[in-house]
Amino acid sequence: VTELVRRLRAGDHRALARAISLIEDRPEAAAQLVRDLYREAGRARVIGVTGPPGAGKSTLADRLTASYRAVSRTVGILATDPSSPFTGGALLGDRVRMQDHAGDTGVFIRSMATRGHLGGLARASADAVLVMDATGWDVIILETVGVGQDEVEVVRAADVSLVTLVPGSGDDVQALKAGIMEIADIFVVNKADREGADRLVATIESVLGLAPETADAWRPPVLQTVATEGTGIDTVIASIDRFMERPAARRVARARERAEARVREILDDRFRRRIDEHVLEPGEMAQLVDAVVSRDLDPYTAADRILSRVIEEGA
Ligand SMILES: Nc1nc2c(ncn2[C@@H]2O[C@H](COP(=O)(O)OP(=O)(O)O)[C@@H](O)[C@H]2O)c(=O)[nH]1
Ligand SMILES: [Mg+2]
Repeated sequence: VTELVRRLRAGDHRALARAISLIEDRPEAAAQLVRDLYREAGRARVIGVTGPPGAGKSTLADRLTASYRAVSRTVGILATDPSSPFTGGALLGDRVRMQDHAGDTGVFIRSMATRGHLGGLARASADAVLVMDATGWDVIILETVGVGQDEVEVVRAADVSLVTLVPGSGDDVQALKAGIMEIADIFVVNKADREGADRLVATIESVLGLAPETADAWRPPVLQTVATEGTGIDTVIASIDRFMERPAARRVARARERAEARVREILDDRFRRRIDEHVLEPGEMAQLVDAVVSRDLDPYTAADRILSRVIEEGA
């Protein structure tokens, strides 16, 4: 890990790719990296880009990258795709599309995937962000499909969250259902070259309500872009800047929320692993499951049985 950290600090892309693989596959190695690097992080700007498939998240990320590169900021893009039980991997499209930055050592692009671990994606992406932040990357873009709780959790690692929607797709209703409206710091109505962009903006604004922006309350702006043309990107960047400059009290509140969520998430994860490794006898879970399936046991009693042993044994 020490040698890896040295190479990470030198901006070595292969070391970073290796570190992220470790983070994905070996939570203990991830924990060691985070322990070693945590104090040095906190300088990067972490931008979450979420929204439905095909909304233009990758295209937007690509444009943002070009803008930040134009002012010499280094940029890492982490694209998290819900893992498919069939392919077990991330979609190929993201890597293919971002050829523009191939050969630019100031850009690092990586698709991340989970192997069916609940909460694994959020944990892995937060750890990857931390490692990139601590080793000198200026801007980190987290692209994630806004389809479920796991993806919403991913966005927690971001300083600012962009929610990308497109006109004429019924996204507005979908987004409301999926709860991604709540995580938006900035709305981006992409594909504004299509019909219905103004209507979608109006819908989002009406959902947001008419509350005026006050000194300490941020009202998410609803911006329009045509990512393929680069239209509206400057406004997005200006909004991100403005969001980052909001009052310190708001920023601290967000940081506290994030920190608590992280600690709790790690606690949940460790607790579960401890039970698996130190409390459950081999085959015991399968037996409990059989009993629950055959209705000899209800699931609460099954869980309490395990829990009571944790308490007794002080495991
Ligand atoms: N007409 C139009 N097409 C766009 C725009 N932005 C992206 N696209 C196209 O929409 C498709 C999906 O874009 P992509 O960035 O892969 O979406 P993602 O799945 O959200 O990452 C691609 O074919 C893009 O070229 C836009 O502003 N206008
Ligand atoms: Mg994409």
